[in-house]
Amino acid sequence: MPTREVNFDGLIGPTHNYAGLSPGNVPSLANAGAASRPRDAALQGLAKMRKVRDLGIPQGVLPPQQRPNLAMLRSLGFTGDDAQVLERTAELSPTLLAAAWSASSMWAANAATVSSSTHTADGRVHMTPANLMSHYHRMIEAPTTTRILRAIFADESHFAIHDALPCHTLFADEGAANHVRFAPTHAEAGVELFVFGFDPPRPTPMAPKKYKSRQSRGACETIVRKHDLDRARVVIARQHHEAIDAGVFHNDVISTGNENVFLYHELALADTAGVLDQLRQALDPTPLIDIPATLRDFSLEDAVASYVFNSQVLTLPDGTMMILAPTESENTPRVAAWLARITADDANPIARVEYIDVRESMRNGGGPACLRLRVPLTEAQLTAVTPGAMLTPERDDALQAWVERRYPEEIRPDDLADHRLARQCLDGLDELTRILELGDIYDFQLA
Ligand code: SUG
Repeated sequence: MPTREVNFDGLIGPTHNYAGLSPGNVPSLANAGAASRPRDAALQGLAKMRKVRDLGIPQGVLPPQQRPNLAMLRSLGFTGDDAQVLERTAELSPTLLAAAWSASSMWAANAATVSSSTHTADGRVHMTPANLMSHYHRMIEAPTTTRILRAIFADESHFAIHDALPCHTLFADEGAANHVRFAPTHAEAGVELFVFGFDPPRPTPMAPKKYKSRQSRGACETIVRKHDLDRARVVIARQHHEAIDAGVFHNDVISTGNENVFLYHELALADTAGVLDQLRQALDPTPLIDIPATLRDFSLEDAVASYVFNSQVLTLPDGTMMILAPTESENTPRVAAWLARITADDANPIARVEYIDVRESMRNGGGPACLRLRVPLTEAQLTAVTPGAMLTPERDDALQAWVERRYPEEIRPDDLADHRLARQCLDGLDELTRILELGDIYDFQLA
């Protein structure tokens, strides 16, 4: 069996809520304070995983993190029993309270950067968990993400799971959301595109004016060194400042690729022509099939509202490709028309588009592609993955029943001070580790 790309989706946790924690992420701020629907959110995420699995593509699951993170609040000086810690934090710092409850680890594209074994000097799959230092609620994910990845990809003869990069702006890293792998097929070597927004300590030419960029050039270069990638198989490119100012806080909101296909908006990158040249050279003799959206096709605002570039482009078992796009793309007429033109064009391998509802995640700025970490695996590597992380029909049923039984239907901002709700969520996670058979992964289990 050839190497395949396996998607590991972040299971949406029971504390999913809208706290407005991410400036620069338009939906996160627009929906701040709205009531969230955690049960619906998790069922939407599971339905997406099931859909991909039913297409004949193996599907993995990453468990949510321990939230609310009471240990984090205690480490910041909030004392007393759980009820008191939550009450005091609610009084003194609603922002820290929201960070402690955020289910943001669902966006697995930010969990790590993954290099396929076809590109690394030692022939292992290398992963660097993202430090996510741009936002506090995300930065606190890194230690548990590292532990979870080491539990799932435990076989060191196949996998190297590095430590996250140091938490300093020189190394600001948001993971695979700013990384695209191109290759003739998933089984072959190709080229890795790393995209950054700023290059500290140097001033960024044409820096964004409205929003901060999240990924540093230094992070990209350090990962290239640590994964020991062949430099001829690496392209490092800068995001376009206008894209960042339009709400493109990660590159996967404005471009995506699969095998030798590259879909991008003309304002995704600062130097599109230069990047295309480098990708073509690295892939030669395989042609790069580049599919641009120009401003005549649709604006940056339409790209951000529709999240069309946050679609999953999937290689199906018959070798054709399909696009799994968010329903918001279907509802944005110019974007839907662009997608229809792509599927009608025989010059590319994309045979069809299907739309999927992940609305609860979308309202926090996370589309279908944000919810998954792409891991190219040979058959032997896939066999070495800890089995509990793979979505079998039985595990899918068990997870659905667990969500129905354990998840709150709704969370409003005031609920974050409720210690009974906190207990309900943590007890649910305890049960989850038994369904996933990953051993003890949460702090409260390890204590
Ligand atoms: O980091 N939203 C996430 C969305 C991440 C999307 N991921 C990718 N594009 N790959 C973020 O901005 C919002 C949380 C809140 O506001 O409650 C949030 O963290």
